[in-house]
Amino acid sequence: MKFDKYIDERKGIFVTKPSLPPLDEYVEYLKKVWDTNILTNFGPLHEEFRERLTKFLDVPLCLPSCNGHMALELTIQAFGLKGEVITTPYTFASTTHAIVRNGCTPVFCDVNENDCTIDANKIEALITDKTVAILPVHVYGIPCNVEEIERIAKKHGLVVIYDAAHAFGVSVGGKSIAKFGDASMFSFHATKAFNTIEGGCVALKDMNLALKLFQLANFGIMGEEVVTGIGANAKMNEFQAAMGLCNLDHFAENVEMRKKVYELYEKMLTSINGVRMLKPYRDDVVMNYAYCPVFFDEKILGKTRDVVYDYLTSKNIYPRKYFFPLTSEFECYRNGNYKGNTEVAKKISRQVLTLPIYPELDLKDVKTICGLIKEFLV
Ligand code: T4K
Repeated sequence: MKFDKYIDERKGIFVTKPSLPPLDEYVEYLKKVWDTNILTNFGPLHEEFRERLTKFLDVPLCLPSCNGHMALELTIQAFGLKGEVITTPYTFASTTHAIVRNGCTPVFCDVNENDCTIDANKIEALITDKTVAILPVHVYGIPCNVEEIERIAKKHGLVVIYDAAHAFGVSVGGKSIAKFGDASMFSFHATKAFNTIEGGCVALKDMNLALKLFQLANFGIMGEEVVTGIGANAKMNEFQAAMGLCNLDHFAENVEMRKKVYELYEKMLTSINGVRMLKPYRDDVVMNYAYCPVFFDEKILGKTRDVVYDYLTSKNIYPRKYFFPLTSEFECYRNGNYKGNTEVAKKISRQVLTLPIYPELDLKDVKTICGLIKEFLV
């Protein structure tokens, strides 16, 4: 069997570029791996990283993982959820797959047009006697209405697991985003604002749940001769942890650079009638500028998002249509008769382009991209 070659050989500006620390800083950590010969299985770098993450996210417990998806899938499993899970289809494949791969049924709730997160006013109408959890997404790192979700979950006795894949370092009213809900999964994939090459973590509050998750992430092994559960393997290795330790030192400066890029796009593009960007539901949200979603309204512009995309790619600028199609429109889900009317999500998924954003992106390039968009649209 041969996999299709999957290397992007195009030259140009891509939607993102992974943040790599200075090589010598990474090498310093690698020397420790060479000294100890411990490559994985909760080694010293894993433990150092776990401790720093727990502090950074300001949560009682935090478990690193080999990637965000496994972290999410195993978290749902650790809660023992079986039934309907209210979520949104305006997300990456992982969110819906994690629910379905646990034998649960996704119930799709619509999103807010202003921030693309779950429309909390529409959640209660979707709750049935089969509902077991709400799994909202802090999409693009923009927080969901966490207070309202908490109120609904308490009232109906539901578990809340946040897909916080994009939201590392985000806060609401001075409070770390990781503190909301019963658990939050963060992705540390190469394309994220903070990366460990591949990787992720789960932030939690409950020790029993953390133990269950730990078990599930390590084959159920609890001692050399003790296997207590049917686990998988979702461990983060020492090379990933080393990258995390290095990148954590540079995270704040990277976010500052991302912010400059984001604000320049905002300044240059939102003056065009028919082009808009998002607004968090509260003024005191601290963002990480993980993505730069821009929405093109065909009715006003007379041009579709797709022609803007085609135009930019013809100029070697490679934005992405995150998140189109909706997960509910995927071949594997569209005939599943999943419940939920998601008209807003459908509309905005046909308007969105996530433009290139990463710390090293030159502001001159941002001006060029905006210039091209303006020239094409106006
Ligand atoms: N939940 C949500 C809401 C998520 O968005 C994600 C992941 C997850 C859960 C699951 O977390 P992980 O298991 O992935 O930790 C990318 C990422 O692979 C994925 O992590 C991410 N979301 C998703 C939104 O985007 P693709 O298939 O679109 O990425 P790809 O490989 O086309 O990369 C995009 C561009 O980035 C490339 O055109 C060039 C650049 N790039 C990419 C990589 C991987 C680089 O310059 N270097 C690289 O190493 O999924």
